[in-house]
Amino acid sequence: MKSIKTLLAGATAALVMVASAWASPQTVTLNVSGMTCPTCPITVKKALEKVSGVSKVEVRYEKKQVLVTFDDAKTNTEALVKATTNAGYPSQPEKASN
Ligand SMILES: [Cu+2]
Repeated sequence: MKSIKTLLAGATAALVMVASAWASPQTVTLNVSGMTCPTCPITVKKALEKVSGVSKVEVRYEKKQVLVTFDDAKTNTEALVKATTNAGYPSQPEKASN
């Protein structure tokens, strides 16, 4: 019985570690080709900042890209793409380099 208890404690610890790994902040680069004038990024930025879990939005207008830092336990890339799309700026996540 003691070994089962030890096993359970180990499994719980592993789960906690996995859960905290899931909640780590992620940064995704979105390609927003529709940003054609300097005021576009403002709209895109506002739309992304409204998404719960987003902590940072950095617009690179000259590259037509937006870097979004978010808590992946609260939101995901799909939701971010949806947010910009709903604001009138469809976006595509850049392929992760890692
Ligand atoms: Cu514009």
